[in-house]
Amino acid sequence: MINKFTCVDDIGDIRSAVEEALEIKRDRFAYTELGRNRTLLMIFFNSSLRTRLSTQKAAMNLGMNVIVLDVNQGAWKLETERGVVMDGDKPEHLLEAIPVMGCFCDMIGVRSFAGLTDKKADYEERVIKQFIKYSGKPVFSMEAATRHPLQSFADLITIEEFKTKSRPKVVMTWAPHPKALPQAVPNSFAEWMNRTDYEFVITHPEGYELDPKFVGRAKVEYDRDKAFEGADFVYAKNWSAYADPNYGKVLSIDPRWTVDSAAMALTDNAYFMHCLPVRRNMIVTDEVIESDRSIVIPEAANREISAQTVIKRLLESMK
Ligand code: AN0
Ligand code: CP
Repeated sequence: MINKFTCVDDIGDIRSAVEEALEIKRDRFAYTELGRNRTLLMIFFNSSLRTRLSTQKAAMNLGMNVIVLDVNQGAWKLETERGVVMDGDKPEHLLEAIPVMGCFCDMIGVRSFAGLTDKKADYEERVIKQFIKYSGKPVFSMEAATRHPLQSFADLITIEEFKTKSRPKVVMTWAPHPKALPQAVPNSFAEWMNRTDYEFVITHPEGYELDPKFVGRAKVEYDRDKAFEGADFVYAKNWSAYADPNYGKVLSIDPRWTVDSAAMALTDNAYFMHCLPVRRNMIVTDEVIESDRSIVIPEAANREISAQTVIKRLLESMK
């Protein structure tokens, strides 16, 4: 029974979650009655291509109705902090908006990225927590400030499908990007990998250390080439600095960290993964992302499956 999905803990045993996901993948229309006359409201504070399409499709597979709201396009801009004198550009507060949203749906998906200026506010997950507290409905994350669990679940399903060894070596590598990005995807990927028995290595330049809570049992290897040796999966992602005093900053755009064919040649013929969107020839070369070892498209396709598994479980606990 779950009434929220914001992190790996909410999915319980990951082995049975993957089994359920693969069962859904074999017949994604087996539960079209489950969501009948139920409405999913998807709230976006940030842009999205995959999450938007895959989550809506997943809900439709379960027979649900779906409303999508882009808060910054057409709705009132929302204040998220309590106690603010609202004399700026935000005409409405989340504290009214959330219960109102709750009136028109049975379940809410929320995308609200880290602001990357106030580490404490981001790591307290203030926005999604207010949705959980004030909506009166089951809430799931479509990427919140510190995690992107639907992505990590899809990543896990993908590795399970493609792995040829029972205990593959999975390497998460930082890669350069011109703009500051949240730590949500790497935090979350690490959190899910730490639940498996895979060999799990994280590699990044000095200064890009993630919150130790997410790093967990991972081996941190600063020498990227050494980290890549014998890898079965290379999971590339950029993130901005977590450690003080550089929280949210871009410290390096060193092109030596771009995943290229020479780096991939050090691996055990690894598959290349990225959550997308990806900037070519910053994060990864054209050659690598277009190679037959790139599995970014099946990885994206599994977003429908991870979302459907989570929404199915939320619907089942509402019955
Ligand atoms: C976002 C991020 O890095 O968190 C979303 C990734 C799924 N990426 C960008 O904003 C480019
Ligand atoms: N991977 C992912 O969440 O993509 P979008 O930002 O396009 O939803």
